[in-house]
Amino acid sequence: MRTKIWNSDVECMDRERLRALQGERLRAVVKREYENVPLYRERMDEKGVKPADIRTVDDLQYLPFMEKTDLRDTFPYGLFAAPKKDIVRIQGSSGTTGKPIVSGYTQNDIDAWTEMMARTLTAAGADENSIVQVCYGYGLFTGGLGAHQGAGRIGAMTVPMSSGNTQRQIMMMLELGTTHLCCTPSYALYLGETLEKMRIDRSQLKLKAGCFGAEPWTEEMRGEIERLLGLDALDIYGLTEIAGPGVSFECMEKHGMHVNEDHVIPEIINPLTGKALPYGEKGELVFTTITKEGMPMIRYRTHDICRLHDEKCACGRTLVRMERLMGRTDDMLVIRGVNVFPSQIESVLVGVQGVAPHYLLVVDRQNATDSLEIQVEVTDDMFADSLGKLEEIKRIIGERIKSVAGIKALITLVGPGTIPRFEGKAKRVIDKRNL
Ligand code: DLL
Repeated sequence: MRTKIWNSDVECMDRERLRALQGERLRAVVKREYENVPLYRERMDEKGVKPADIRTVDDLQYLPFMEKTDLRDTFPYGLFAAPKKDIVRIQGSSGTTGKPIVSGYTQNDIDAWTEMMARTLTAAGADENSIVQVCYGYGLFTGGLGAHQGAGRIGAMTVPMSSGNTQRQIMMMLELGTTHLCCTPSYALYLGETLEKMRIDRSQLKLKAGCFGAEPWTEEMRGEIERLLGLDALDIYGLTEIAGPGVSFECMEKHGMHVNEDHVIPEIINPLTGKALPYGEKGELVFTTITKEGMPMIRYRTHDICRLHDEKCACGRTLVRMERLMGRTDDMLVIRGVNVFPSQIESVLVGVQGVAPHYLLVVDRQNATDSLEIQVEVTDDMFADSLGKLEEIKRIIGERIKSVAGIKALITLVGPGTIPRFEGKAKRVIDKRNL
């Protein structure tokens, strides 16, 4: 199904023109950063780069990177490039060390982010006739407010549910006739399962599409969510440091997420050498914000792994597409020397009949040897079935994990509903090794 395009002037812009626009904006943001952020000025000086050296997008490679640790080290205001009086909002996300990561937005920054989310929801077929139920958390997390602002911008009826209270979410969906859902993919799955449990036929719902993101998911999970909820499940990506949800979004072609390139420039680099890689190659995603005033980010290393593609999409948009995320350079597990990504394991599990897509990976080390246990739920039907069948499932999973991830794992089948469910981002790995 073809849907409308919110801002076709930009979303379908000729790539040469887009590149010129990016160059112009890049020059301005580098100057702003150099003049206002001491940490970045020092870093540019160390590299011997001056703002005047940066003329086109090709010159990005000469600029130093920024990292999450920079946000932590300068917390809370050290990276602000605008006076505090011009900052109208703070958003944040949980840092790994307890201190949150925060970003400051001027009104122009909020407007730009809202525009990105308006494009995202429009690509999902939403408009002023739509009813958008937002079940991302509201608060410092960008999910709730980001989706809320975008839905307001396109004139949809917004239902600001925030996360949690699943039965009430479903009741509202039914009573209001919600057409679009915004939540994490794991929560979408949980909503779908709860519907089944409540014996509500999905034909009673008016759902058309959902924008699901904030955590990794798989094509198989997309299929399952679409089956359970009867909607088009679209991927949406973003991060607090860059804006929030809507940095990139999928269209109905379901063929990767279009990056809002008039606001951010994406690059893929080799995470070990830092060298930029051409489109089509897999590596670490790096973003430069080119319109942000409050806290611009230049060559920010996301640690997310993916590929970029610049072929024109069948939807008409010329914006570069990001493939579904393949994992993170930092949550990659190294087990007995083998690099294992939770997403690889998930793609195996969802392909096995009789198994539900709820799992937990438990990594441990005993006598200097790593072990991986995969706890996975079986479906209700399978749970009631014979022991022999369960053994067979264990064998199948074990073999497939070995061939896909190259590692032997202990498979533990657990009963339906045993693995914890999450309203926000799911936590699927317990690493007991204290590495
Ligand atoms: O998760 C923003 C967001 C909200 C995106 C709602 C989409 C929907 P943070 O909390 O700062 O921001 O986390 C950012 O989450 O670097 C990725 O590792 C991960 N992530 C976000 N979207 C996806 C996705 C929000 N579609 C971090 N697929 C990012 C896989 C995702 N991972």
